[in-house]
Amino acid sequence: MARAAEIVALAGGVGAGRFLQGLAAVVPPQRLVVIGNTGDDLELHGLYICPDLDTVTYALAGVVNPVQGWGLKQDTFACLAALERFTPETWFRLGDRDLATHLFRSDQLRRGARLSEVTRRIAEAFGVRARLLPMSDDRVRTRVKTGAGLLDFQVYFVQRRAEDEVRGIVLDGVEQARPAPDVLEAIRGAAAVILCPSNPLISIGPILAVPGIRQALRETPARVAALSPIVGGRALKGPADRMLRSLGLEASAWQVAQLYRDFLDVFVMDHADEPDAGRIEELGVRTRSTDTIMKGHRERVALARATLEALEL
Ligand code: FO1
Repeated sequence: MARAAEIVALAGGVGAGRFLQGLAAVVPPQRLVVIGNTGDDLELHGLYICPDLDTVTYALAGVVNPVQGWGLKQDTFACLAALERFTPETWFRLGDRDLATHLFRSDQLRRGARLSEVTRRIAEAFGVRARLLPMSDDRVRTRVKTGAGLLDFQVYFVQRRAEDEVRGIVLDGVEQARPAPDVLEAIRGAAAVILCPSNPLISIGPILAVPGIRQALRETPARVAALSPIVGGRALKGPADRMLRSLGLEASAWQVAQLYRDFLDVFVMDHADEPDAGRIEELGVRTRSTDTIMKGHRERVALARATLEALEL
């Protein structure tokens, strides 16, 4: 029997993880391919950490901390507390069990494995049946231009609590980065592509900037949908609204659709943003409004269903 074509999702961290939990409940997970952002990756304590890939892995495995949306549930922080004896660099909260993931990944990478290969092994070890691909095996570093200088993404986001005004975003290494194996093929051969409700600038933006990915989205015969992470002018999570404004853009659903207009077919937004529908349709993008606030499992599943309906799947 022919294999059903895949649903390909482009994902950042927490918002994507929550939406993908809903999607994996309505689509057989083996039909799901998730392409994850690696611009947020960091090296700390000799470890290579991939926060967005891990967030998606833990969410799909059902082991993510449900309150914060990242890290493992019921994790403890004994190692981090012990590290405080040696270094003040303990602002990035690495849990004891989460550390095992970073130890394994870092060791494999040091032995020459590719990030895509290690990501597959980690997801499999957590029993995730969806395929998770990093956007690239090459290192791309998101940096944020602020009044305090050019900051590594996690320094801006976690250590400095996203409080600096953002003057620009730099994606170091992206021009030389190649899409990870199967990324372009998955987009070109997909039944549909979904951009998760993630920050368009620092979560989806780095994925789209990897040479070839945006072009594959323009050229794929599959319909492409995006979910708005902005509701009524405010970010569902994180600093997306402030970031958009400080870069001279609108913090609105329309703005998100505008950033994706060259490849987008369907935009899924909150009922609260219905007044924006006309402006979005003028971009040549169909709109579908629904409840996009994902309080719990029921809302996540309903949002996934509404997205698939909007894609006519
Ligand atoms: N986010 C925080 O706000 N504070 C943390 O201390 C933190 C630690 C952390 C550890 C592992 C991991 O996989 C993710 C972690 N995150 C933390 C989340 C992460 O910084 C962001 O949510 C993403 O990079 C943005 O998508």
